[in-house]
Amino acid sequence: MKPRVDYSLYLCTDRGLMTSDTIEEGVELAVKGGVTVVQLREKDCPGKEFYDIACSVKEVTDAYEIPLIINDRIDIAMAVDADGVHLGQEDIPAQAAREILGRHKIIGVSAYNTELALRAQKDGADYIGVGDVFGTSTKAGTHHVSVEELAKIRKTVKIPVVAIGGINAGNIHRLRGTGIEGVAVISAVLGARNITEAAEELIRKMEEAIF
Ligand code: TZP
Ligand code: MG
Repeated sequence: MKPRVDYSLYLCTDRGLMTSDTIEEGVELAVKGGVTVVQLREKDCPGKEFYDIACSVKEVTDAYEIPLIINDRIDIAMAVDADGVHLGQEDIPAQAAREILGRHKIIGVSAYNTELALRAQKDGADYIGVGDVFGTSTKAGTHHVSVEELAKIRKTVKIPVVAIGGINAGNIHRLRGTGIEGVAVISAVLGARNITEAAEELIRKMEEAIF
């Protein structure tokens, strides 16, 4: 069965900037702080290593009953029986991914304007990741999306929308009124000295400011 996902605090991983020793430790600390869904996002990671990491992270997400989504790699998602995949505009199209994964898996698609968001919805995406909204140094070559455009995308599509890109406890309030279902973060949580406290603070700010 496709799980019902709480998108409110969506953690993406990045070994390059985490303060924990391992990805699974970082994920566990973040989940303890209130992260509601995890995306394993490891770029330039050979298949075997990606698979091994995915197995370790899945043990954590299963233990805390949090959905696990795999970035880019449908094969790894299937191999570890993850809950779904996240696809960018340069990745295999959502429609093709759906053929492979079936209707019980989650498919997320990145979109940076309403046209792409609508197409993703039509192609069977379950949610859309929109950004970057505040400028990020974590990923190169992102398309900036204004808060106004984010709100427009949220109004245009029926599926959940998650904002991403440079979001932290100091700017999250600027997303107030957009109607989004959640925020996705990397550095604001995994790059923090205390990962659990960073996630807790984001949840607090989100409850005050957005949801
Ligand atoms: N897609 C758009 S911005 C981004 C991704 C994967 C990186 C977000 O990282 P951070 O550290 O939360 O800015
Ligand atoms: Mg991708």
